[in-house]
Amino acid sequence: MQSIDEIRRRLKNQNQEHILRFWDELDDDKRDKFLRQLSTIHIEKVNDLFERADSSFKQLEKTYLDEKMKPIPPSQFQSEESCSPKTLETYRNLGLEEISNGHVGVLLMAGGQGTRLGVSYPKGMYSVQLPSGKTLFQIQAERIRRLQTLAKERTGESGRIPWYIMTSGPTDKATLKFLAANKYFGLDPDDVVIFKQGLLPCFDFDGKILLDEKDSVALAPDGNGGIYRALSQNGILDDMEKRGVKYIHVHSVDNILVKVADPVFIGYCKSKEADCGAKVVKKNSPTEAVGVVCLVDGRFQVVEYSEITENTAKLTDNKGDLVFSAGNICNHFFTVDFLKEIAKNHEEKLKLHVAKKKIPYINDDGDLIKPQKPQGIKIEKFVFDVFEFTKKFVTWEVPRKSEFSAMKNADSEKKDCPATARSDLLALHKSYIEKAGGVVKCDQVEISPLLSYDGENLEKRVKGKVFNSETVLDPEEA
Ligand code: UD2
Repeated sequence: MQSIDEIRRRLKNQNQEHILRFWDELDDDKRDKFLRQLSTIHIEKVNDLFERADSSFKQLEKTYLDEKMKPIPPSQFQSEESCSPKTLETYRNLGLEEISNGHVGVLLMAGGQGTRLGVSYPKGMYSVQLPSGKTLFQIQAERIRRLQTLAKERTGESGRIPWYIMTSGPTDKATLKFLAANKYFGLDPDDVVIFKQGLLPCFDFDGKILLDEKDSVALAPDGNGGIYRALSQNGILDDMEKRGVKYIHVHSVDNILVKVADPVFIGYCKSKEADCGAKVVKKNSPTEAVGVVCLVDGRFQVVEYSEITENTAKLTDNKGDLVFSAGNICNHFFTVDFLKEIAKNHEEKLKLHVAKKKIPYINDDGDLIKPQKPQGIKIEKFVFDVFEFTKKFVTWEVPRKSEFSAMKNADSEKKDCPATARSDLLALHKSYIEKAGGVVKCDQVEISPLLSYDGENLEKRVKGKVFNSETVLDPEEA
């Protein structure tokens, strides 16, 4: 641990000495705790990060990317809806074989703080009040279990899919406790690997570090692009290698429809020999506020709606479809070799993004202020900012109704919220049942992921049946 004199000298050099302004009031225990925290903060690097983030933010505010953008070339794009059933089957079988070979892992990004949803616990623990009461974590774990079974049915070998879960300071303890208390929802605990991403100090708009207590710097997770540093610092890339994992499906925690380790997506990426892939959905309107996957100056990137003019967003091709329509859904494929390459050669150069937020802080009088409007800055890296480093990038467009319904907001917003997540999942399940020959007359019929991953295995349970009341279709009932 560094001495307070050494730390004070370095803070002074970096114009951040104000964070010690309550030092004289602190008792020995508090001083000790604060000193331990300060010793972990590399102040020169942190100031440098702020400078870089702030200057790229100011640059972005002034420039639009329209002139530099090109849509994804057809050779690197495929849409599930326009694929023949035979091709889909080929991809699916390839993915299941890779699962059986033990080559597939899942990386769930669960380090976000869920502030928009307004809960104080990790989003994965949220229950959208399905008939089963299942949480997002349980749904995702059970999809993994079902896939292991499907892989075994296909090849005779049951591959294990390791579930890597990235948490952060604010979500780690609760996640660990919740998963252990629920016995990892039936997964082998050896296959559940939980690791923490890094934290960065929060700043005011002038680059001054904020305190959240008199003896504590306000810290926040370094964005979902923190995975690359976290993967190498926590030995996760080594773990993947040890297990023989070659392909990783990375996704966000809040999409209730996410096809975890989707064999079709994995099979597609593998057959194209891609090192990096993105699942996308068609933007539902030119003004939908999602990033689009496209080329910028010849390199793949996600471009935010705010970075282009409305004219470019509205451009259509000769069939009347949007030119820039590949909406990013935080659902990616990476080879482990590519992740290693990023960790080794590119992580330090990843773009830095500025997020202006309401960050509680201690003012000069020592009072805790809870701001009503954004007054602070969090610096974040984004998971998709590695696209520019791929050698072979592909995109896989999927139907929104079967693959994407993200839970971002509280129900009061009426969109991307628990109520829409619940109704989208139940509508999908209804369509699976109807396809298998059943009739659903009540919109509260849920299918356990342990029974069916994406609509298979239902006929013998539902054909000719009418569902009039709330039902959960579990495998045990068979
Ligand atoms: C993400 C995508 C956006 C779009 C949207 C669709 C990024 C940067 N943006 O936006 O392009 O696809 O999802 O739903 O990917 N997380 C961490 N650590 C952090 C911050 C976030 O693990 O420090 C996780 C978070 O728990 C969640 C995922 O990353 O699972 C996405 O994070 P978000 O909800 O903050 O991103 P959002 O919705 O702004």
